[in-house]
Amino acid sequence: MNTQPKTVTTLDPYDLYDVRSLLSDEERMVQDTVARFTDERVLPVIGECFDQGRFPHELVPEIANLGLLGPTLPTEYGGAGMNAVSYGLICQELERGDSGIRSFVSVQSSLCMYPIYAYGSAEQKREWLPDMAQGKVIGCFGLTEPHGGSDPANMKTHAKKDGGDWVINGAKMWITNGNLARIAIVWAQTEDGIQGFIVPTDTPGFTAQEIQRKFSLRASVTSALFLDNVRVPDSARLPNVRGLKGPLGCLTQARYGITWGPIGAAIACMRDAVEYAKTRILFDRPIAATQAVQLKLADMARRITQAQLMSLQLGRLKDAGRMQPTQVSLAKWNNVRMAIDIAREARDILGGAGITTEYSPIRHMLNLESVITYEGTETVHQLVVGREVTGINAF
Ligand code: TGC
Ligand code: FAD
Repeated sequence: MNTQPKTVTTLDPYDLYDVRSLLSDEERMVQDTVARFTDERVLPVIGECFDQGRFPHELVPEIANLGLLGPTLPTEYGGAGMNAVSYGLICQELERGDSGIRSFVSVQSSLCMYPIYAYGSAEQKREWLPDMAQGKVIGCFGLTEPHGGSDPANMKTHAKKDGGDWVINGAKMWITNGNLARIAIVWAQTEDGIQGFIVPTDTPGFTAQEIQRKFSLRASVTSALFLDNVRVPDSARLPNVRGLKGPLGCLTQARYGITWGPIGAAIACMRDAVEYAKTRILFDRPIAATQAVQLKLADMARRITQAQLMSLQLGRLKDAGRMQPTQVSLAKWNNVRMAIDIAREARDILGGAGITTEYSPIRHMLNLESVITYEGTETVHQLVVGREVTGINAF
């Protein structure tokens, strides 16, 4: 048997269909810039951050300087006017580092800046967006409640009009960036349906409590929020949306980015597995020379390729203004499932070495347990696709 590695290859094992050639020069430049940031600034620290349960807050100014906060928003609000594919590539390269870093950017960009941009007043946009793009104001997004996140229509948090103010009471659970945030986008029931409020986190009655003992997304801050007679003026209400479609519209933006992110996590895991398998000699040959391991690695390449093509087409649809939420659900389901399976297989190929954070797979594997749950669980997305296919709502 020839166990010599093939020396000449024209294909990139992590992009077997040369999906990169389908990108514009500008999109490739965005990808390369964020890839460099991940290689130079995230990867050297992230294992330790995960071990210590610490979000690398010191990277926020650099993330902001690179234009990664609200990158698709117009420049007049501090955005970079990028297209959706570029935003996807940002998510992919950041999540190649860690899902926690991508989460930070998703929440700030898609869940906090987007609703202010899409549903806010001119004053709200001017007041918050430029500072958020610079990372001076960090936001969090409070939709999920302790009694069940999959069914946000059953919202208990409520806001009552009191003169010119609103008084908000309730609790939110599992909120990314909760303890870092200066503002919270809080969704609450009102007499006129669900509405969104920009709540400064130093408002009396607002508290955030960091959730400890997580085994997943350890390099990200996750919090419970409590609102006890929190009083805000009417000018804090997002005036241009009412009903569940408000928060769900934000989720569509974030979920789109999340279809790309896990591709990065999967590539990181596969790369670790390939490199390890080529040098781990067992039974007188590298394990990469065994059919069992090659089958696993080939399957990783197959699934990564499918996910790359899916997200790119989704991005092209989004840029053309034709993306539908069901298409996002299909890709979120497919791509997160792809990445979680690859992370687990990669961990297995590493044997005992795979159980420490010296290598990336176990960290990605644990992180992806959150990614498969948040922004709609796998089951929720399956049911969205099922509803489209059958015309029957099975929720
Ligand atoms: P349904 O009756 O289907 O819809 C109500 C209204 O909303 C519209 N709509 C959407 N709009 C935009 N995007 C979407 N994806 C939309 N889905 C529905 C819909 O057209 C309708 O509008 P209108 O004008 O007719 O009123 O709503 P439903 O109650 O049957 O719920 C459907 C379901 C289960 C899919 C929905 O509730 C759901 O998606 N549940 C999952 C909740 C979820 O994903 N929560 C995520 C919280 S945030 C988070 O996890 C952040 S993690 C961040 C990180 O760290 O990266
Ligand atoms: P539940 O809704 O209670 O679901 C429990 C189980 O029931 C799941 O397996 C689910 O798939 C299943 N299920 C639900 N409905 C059905 C059905 N009809 N048929 C069959 N099975 C069903 N939320 C925010 O608002 N903002 C954030 O920033 C945020 N960040 C998060 C960060 C992390 C690390 C995590 C873990 C979560 C975050 N979330 C956030 C919350 C997240 O969106 C919810 O965890 C998610 O929507 C699921 O809600 P739940 O945890 O209450 O589970």
